[in-house]
Amino acid sequence: MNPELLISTRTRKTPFSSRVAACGAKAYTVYNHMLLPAVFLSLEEDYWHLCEAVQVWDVSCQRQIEITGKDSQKLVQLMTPRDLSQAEYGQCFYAPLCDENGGMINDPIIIKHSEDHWWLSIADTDVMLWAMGLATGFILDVQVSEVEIWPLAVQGPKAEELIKRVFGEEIRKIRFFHSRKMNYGGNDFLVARSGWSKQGGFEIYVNDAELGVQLWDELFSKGVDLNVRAGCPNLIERVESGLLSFGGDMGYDNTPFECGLDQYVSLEADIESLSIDALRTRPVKTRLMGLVMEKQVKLKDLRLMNDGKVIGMITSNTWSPKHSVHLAFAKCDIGSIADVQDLHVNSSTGEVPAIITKLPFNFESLGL
Ligand code: THG
Repeated sequence: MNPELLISTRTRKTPFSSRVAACGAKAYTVYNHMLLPAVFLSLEEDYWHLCEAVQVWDVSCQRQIEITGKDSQKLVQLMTPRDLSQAEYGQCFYAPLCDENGGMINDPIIIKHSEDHWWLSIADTDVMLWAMGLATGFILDVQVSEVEIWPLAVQGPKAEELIKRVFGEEIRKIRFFHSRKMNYGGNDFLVARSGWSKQGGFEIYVNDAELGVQLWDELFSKGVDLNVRAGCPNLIERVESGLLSFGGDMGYDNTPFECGLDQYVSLEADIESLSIDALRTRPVKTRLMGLVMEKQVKLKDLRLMNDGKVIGMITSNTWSPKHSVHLAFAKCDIGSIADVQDLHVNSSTGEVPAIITKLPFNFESLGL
């Protein structure tokens, strides 16, 4: 028997939960104490459909931590080592949040509405509590809360066409990681070109539950010929694309450098950030790397072996239908990755050789 997930008020539902169930969600996970669908048809069928058509995702669990008040920008900059001083209104920033030791707390998308109004669109840790603690400790003039916003992601090669049919031509002007307020049913929904896939698409920050459900239905009625379906973040697609999951591929013990998030840390900038001093000096102990195996692997354990020694741990893995290889991310000992002779993983049928490579995967240079 498959174990079941018991749903209670603690595993919060979303305005779209009844629609998601009606669309045939077969599995859920819990993210930020809220339901997140995980499979509709099957991992692989969902994957192909995402790569070929358009999907609507209930990603309400990407909760918005809202920071308002005079010291908002100061608090947000304290939390992240990414320089936000040049941020424009409506711009979105993928950014690590780090504590005073340089350890990661979360990896949200930060959205600047104005100097004194920010959202952190968070991954699965309780950022609000940390932000409130910092506000108290630093005696900042801010209000911190989790607001009633339920993001819907529209992802896939036909996402732009579908979003255009609902919101109009103007959406074409929205650049990657920028947003615009778009009228819907008399309300303003923030619409951003973003989302947790590399198939292209948008995220709509729904701020009215009833209108949100109306929008869900409209996306489905206007997308029939585009073969629109309900979907969700897909393991295969996100591993192929090198998108990391906090709590799985990285955690509180890791610095952004260990996760390959170097480009989102502004070490040279003159910013007041809690972690910046620690990040300038803390040694990098591990590094998240990509693994490629020639055949499909059913892992017996998560160890990455070289010459009989454990040199890393696998954090995510999947068969890649597009490239006909098995892919994995592995947290590797930094001293051991430069010079490997006999790298392999342990499958249920024995050792399987692996190739180690940088992330994101470059399939062309790998000859795949
Ligand atoms: N959308 C929103 N909120 C989120 C996520 C999201 N919160 C949780 C989680 N996802 C945060 N993690 C990521 C990880 C990667 C990206 C977005 C959110 C991403 N990265 C791009 C890349 O890697 O190419 C580009 C980043 C950049 O250039 O700034 O999109 O999906 N609302």
